[in-house]
Amino acid sequence: MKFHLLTIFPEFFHGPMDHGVVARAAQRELIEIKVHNLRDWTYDFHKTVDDRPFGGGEGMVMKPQPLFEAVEAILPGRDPARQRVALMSAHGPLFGQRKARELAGFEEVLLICGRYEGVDERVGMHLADEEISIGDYVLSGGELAAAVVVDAVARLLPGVLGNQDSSLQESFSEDEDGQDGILDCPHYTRPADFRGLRVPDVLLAGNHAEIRKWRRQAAIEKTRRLRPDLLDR
Ligand code: 9D3
Repeated sequence: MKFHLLTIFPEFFHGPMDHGVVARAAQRELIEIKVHNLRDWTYDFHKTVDDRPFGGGEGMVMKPQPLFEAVEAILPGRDPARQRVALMSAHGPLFGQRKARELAGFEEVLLICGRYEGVDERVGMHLADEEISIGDYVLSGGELAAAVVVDAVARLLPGVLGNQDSSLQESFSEDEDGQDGILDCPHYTRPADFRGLRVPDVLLAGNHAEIRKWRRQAAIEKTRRLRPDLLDR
C-alpha cells in the first residue's frame, strides 16, 4: 500500500514514521510513504498556497489550484476503486477502527493536510473522496492527524504485524458484524509485587482455563470503568 501525504510542512513527517511497526513495514516495502510539498504546484515567486476569504473575515484559506493540480499529478487518471483521496479536516466524520479497515483495502491513499483557518470548500466537495477528522478537538493542521491515520491503517496490512501482537485480538477490534469491540484485558509483567501492588493471583497460578475466564471478565469491567459508551450500544 502506498500512502501519499500532501502538505506545506513535508519535514513534519521526518520522524513520526521512522519508528516501530510503521518504519519496519516501510523498510520491508509492505508500505511506501511519499511526502509531497504542496508548494511544488505553485508558480508565483512566493509559492503562495493561501488567500483571503471571500466575504471577508479572519484568517486565510488554502487555495484550490495547488491542491487540485497536486492530486491530479500524484494520482493521474485516478481509479476510485483502487485509490482514495481524503481531506484531513476538523469537520469530517470521526476516524475509527472501521474506517482504518476500509482504507486498508485501497492500493493508494492520499491524505491532504490543511493549514490556516481552512481549505477552500471545493476541495472537500469535488477533489477529495471524503473528509476525515481524528477527534473533536482543534489541531493546528492536518499533519498530525494524517500520521495517526497512516499508523492505524499500516498496522492492518498483511504481514505488517509480527505474530507478537496480531491485530485481531486487540482493543477496539471489531466483531463479525463490524461493531466496535470492548477494551483489551489488563496486562501485567514482573515483579508480581511492585510497591505492594499485587498482580492478580489467577495470572500467577498457570490454570489457563481460569486465566481465559478472568481476562474476559476483567476486559468487561475495564470497559465499564473507562469506556462505558462501548458497552451500552
Ligand atoms: C480556528 C478555526 N477553527 C474554528 C474553531 C476551524 C479550524 C480550522 C482548521 C479548526 C481546525 C483546523 C485545523 N485542523 C485540521 O486541519 C484537522 C483536524 C482537527 O483540528 N481536529 C481533528 N482532526 C483533524 S484532521 C485535520
